[in-house]
Amino acid sequence: MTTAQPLVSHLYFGDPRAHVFDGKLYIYPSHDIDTGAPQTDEGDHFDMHDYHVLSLDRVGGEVTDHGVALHIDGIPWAARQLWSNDAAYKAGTYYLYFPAKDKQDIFRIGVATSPSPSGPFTAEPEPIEGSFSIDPCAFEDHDGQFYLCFGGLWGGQLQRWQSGTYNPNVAPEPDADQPALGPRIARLRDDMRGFAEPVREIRILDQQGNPILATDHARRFFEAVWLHSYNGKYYLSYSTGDTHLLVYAVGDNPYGPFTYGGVLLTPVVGWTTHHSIVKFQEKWYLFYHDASLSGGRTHLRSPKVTELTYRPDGSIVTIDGSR
Ligand code: FUB
Repeated sequence: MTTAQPLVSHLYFGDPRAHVFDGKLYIYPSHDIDTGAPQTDEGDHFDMHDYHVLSLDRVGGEVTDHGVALHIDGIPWAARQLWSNDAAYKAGTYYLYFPAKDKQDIFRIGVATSPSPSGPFTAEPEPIEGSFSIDPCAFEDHDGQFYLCFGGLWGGQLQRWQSGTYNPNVAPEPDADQPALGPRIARLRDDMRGFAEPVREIRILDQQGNPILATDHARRFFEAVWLHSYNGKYYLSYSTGDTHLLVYAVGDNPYGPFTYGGVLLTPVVGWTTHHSIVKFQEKWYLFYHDASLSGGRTHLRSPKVTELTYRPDGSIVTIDGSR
């Protein structure tokens, strides 16, 4: 079942990344607006300028919009397109990780800090060294180490980094018989403002142990990576892009490899699908978005939440995104 009602309707917010801080649920979404930018395969129509933070005391309760937490004018290196962000807490400071295109039109990932989970956040003057592409997910492991996963194909530019440097003249995806591109991961430094190690590619395998191929559009990674742990296992979930699914894969550590497990959410209204999974007040929830409130305008999305169920074997019950 899904909770069909948007969590808020006064503004549009996509890409809801939820965390529990201080016993409350905080949502870090993209703030969707219509600037008139043309709809392109590069995603120019996702032309966002700021971030807001939402919070709620209980699922089904009132949602507070804390207003602008970070604006593009306060990010010295960023030129346009504040896409999906995420947050982490460590030792009295909240960290907001966000992608934006720099002045060369290349996506980088920046970090901003605040003493409060709702901001306002102050951006570091430069993006994270060695960062690229989109959709950061900040994951805290049981041992207190933090990791940043990220990456997205097509307009998210991940395919342009296969050689290690930015190359705009590559095909959107590898050839048919090649493994699909995986999301990236790096452990964060103790100061949370940079990578502690070289960025690695996460491998996603099928149930026979073979890499998921680039042509396998119903299962290959596209964007919106999220990492969480459940019952001693690590769950990597992501959007399959042009097949509009959220799927998941299971592994034994944050770096993978991960084995494909199944569909998490069937297609929603709108092209993109994106999410986070969080345990709150003893229940597991899927936060996701759709474009139903805007009548299907794909860049104007609304956040939603529904309960998520694990089977005894650790697999996840598929949620119907059309309801
Ligand atoms: O919000 C812009 C982009 O749309 C995100 O970064 C993608 O994951 C997709 O949801």
